[in-house]
Amino acid sequence: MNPGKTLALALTIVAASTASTAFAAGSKDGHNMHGMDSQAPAASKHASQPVPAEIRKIDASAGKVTLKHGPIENLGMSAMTMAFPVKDRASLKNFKEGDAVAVTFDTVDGKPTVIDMQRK
Ligand SMILES: [Cu+2]
Repeated sequence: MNPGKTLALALTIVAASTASTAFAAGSKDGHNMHGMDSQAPAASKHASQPVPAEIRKIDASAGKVTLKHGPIENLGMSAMTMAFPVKDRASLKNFKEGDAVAVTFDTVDGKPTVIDMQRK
């Protein structure tokens, strides 16, 4: 065996373990910073925009409205016609079938829900 090569190998192992110790200490701080960074996008993602829609059916007693709606970005839903529960069901008396409206949606009790509706 070549003694010089063995020594070089031993030095490499020492250098590698020293480097990995330094990396472990450094990455601990780096992880904490990453945790702070990751909260900002999650908060801004929640912003809800009014969505254009047309009222197809109103069921005031059930507190539901059937809407032909455009894409709902904050719910990740594409354009379609479907029934939604309405948070302020008393407001349904102000609307009639065929009305063009701007609707704000949010998830309430795990369900897509109309939280605000304005006639256009
Ligand atoms: Cu839908």
